[in-house]
Amino acid sequence: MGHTLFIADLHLCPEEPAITAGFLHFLQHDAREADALYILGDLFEAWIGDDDPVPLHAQIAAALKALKQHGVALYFIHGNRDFLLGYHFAAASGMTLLPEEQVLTLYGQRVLILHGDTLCTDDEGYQRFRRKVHQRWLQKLFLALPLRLRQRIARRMRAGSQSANQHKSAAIMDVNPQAVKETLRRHHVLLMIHGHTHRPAVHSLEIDQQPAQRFVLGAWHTEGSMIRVSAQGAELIHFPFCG
Ligand code: LP5
Ligand code: MN
Repeated sequence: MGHTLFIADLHLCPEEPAITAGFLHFLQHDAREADALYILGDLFEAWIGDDDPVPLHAQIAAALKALKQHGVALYFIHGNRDFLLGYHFAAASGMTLLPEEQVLTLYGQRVLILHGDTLCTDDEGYQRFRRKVHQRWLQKLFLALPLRLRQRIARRMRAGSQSANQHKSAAIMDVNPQAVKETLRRHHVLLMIHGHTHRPAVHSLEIDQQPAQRFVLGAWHTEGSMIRVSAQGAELIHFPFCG
């Protein structure tokens, strides 16, 4: 019987080689057994354009492409760190870019997938920031800047984000329960999978007297996190890097 895998929040960067090694191992082993792999955002720590010549990016593209050529379908939803990942990288890695919310029918079950940042509606500062940087004209302008300047701006944004987050409560940075319900209702779905909050869990809730579930992926800090969906249902799994 087939199954489909979901991952998010790897935050790959040259400074964290253990996570990259864990991911490459995952792509060569577990991921090969799946019908499809969905990456639900924040695959990279920060993405400033497909033309960024970091060797890590080419290495990851090649590993993803090899998985695709092995017969595993590959999909990507943007996160808040890599929302600028574009068609060049998608083509190089064999990934199909999906919109920010997508409903899938997997083994007879309907599943809504998304990064998860849009559910954090109590974080007004972030939602304002998000609306700004999701303007198409601003993104085009940014991508036209010299690489060094883009790097500087991204560093400033990361520093701004880190200092802003120190003053935010844990509750503000989690999803808003009403936003979760409204999103499920809008798509007529009872199962949701997302990442972003780095709070891996399986939550049960009710939508119009019907039982619903929200699966949250964990970030890849010291171990891997994935969700496996098959005809038997969904399962949140943690696994060590390599081995
Ligand atoms: O990412 P993380 O975990 O720190 O926190 C997120 C939210 N922050 C962000 C910002 C990103 O980290 C920045 C990534 C930049 C990479 C790409 C650059 C491309 C630029 C394109 C321009 C068109 O997403 C954080 C949430 C948290 O998740 C939990 O949900 O709270 O939100 C914020 O911190 C937003 C703050 O409230 C306000 C952001 C201040 C940014 C300062 C900008 C200064 C820029 C100056 C440049 C001229
Ligand atoms: Mn995120």
